[in-house]
Amino acid sequence: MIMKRKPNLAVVGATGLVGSTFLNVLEERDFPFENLYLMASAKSAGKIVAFRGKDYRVEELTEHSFDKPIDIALFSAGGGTSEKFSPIAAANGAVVVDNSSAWRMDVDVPLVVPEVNPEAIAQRKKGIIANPNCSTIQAMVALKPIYDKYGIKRIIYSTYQAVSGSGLKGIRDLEEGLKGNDLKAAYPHPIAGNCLPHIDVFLDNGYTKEEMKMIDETHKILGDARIAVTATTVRVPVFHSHSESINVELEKAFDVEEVKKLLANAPGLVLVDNPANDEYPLARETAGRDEVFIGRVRRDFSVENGLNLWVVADNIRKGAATNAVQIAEKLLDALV
Ligand code: L14
Repeated sequence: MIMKRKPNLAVVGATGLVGSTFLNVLEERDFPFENLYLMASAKSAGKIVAFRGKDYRVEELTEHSFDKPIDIALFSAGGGTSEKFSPIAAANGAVVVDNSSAWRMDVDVPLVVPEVNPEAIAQRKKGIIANPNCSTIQAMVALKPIYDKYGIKRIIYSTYQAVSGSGLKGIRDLEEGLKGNDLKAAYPHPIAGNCLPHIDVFLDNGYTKEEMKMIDETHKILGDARIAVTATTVRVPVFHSHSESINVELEKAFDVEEVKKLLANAPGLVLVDNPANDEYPLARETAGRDEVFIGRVRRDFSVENGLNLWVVADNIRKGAATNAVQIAEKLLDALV
């Protein structure tokens, strides 16, 4: 497709872990732009960030930040900031791609994984597109080809989530904890040596908000609320990449080898499944990669048409920054 001109870009929350990864991914993918504006809270304003051989001064995010012409604004500045500033950016003509959970379940906001439901991008009635939760994104890349071919009745998610999901604070908590110094800055308990069945806040139904995000976002992205979904999300002492055990009940009968072939050819997915050689997706090996990795593909004998999967991806790359930049790439074609 022919791009008519280069966009003016804004990165909001540019100094955070996801924000700085936005910049790395934009640079690696040679994302075209005319002007680039880096924005952050007053605390980080004034910092100098180098990008493609040029120094950029981080400006403070205010109501007037979007007075200048901006086509695409990549937000990763938390839910509260997004609630306030995304509508301002959109009213001034920008398309917002937001990484927070603020807009994901809004019926007028598409929730997009480009390999799964790119067609939803066009339905951006508010000028805002939401980037799904990191754990949901990698699950969707793995489950979409299976859903399309066999149908899905029920999903059981069990996650093993990296501390990078909590940003630089989480990384520091684990680094210090491994040295015997439990900061408990990011979590209510020490993360070193523990698995914490607690991500985001607890809700009245006994689930955590992270668990409910996986359930609700799965329904929205696949466009099928009839799928029975449950989740247990766990923080583990791993720096980068979320791992997930995904147990699914399919509608139709399947052949395991056929499923493996389907997964090996699916967009954005890499099959690593060679138990004889101790080969399966691992957090440390997938850190820094943009694809979703899948292995341990095997029949669940305990139910009819049951399937077990192990899915691993870098939660800051495909789980956040890469997915958002892929959405922005799709927007380029629509620029006038
Ligand atoms: O909903 O691993 O975008 O702490 C991203 C980070 C949820 C929690 C979101 C993590 C958050 C997640």
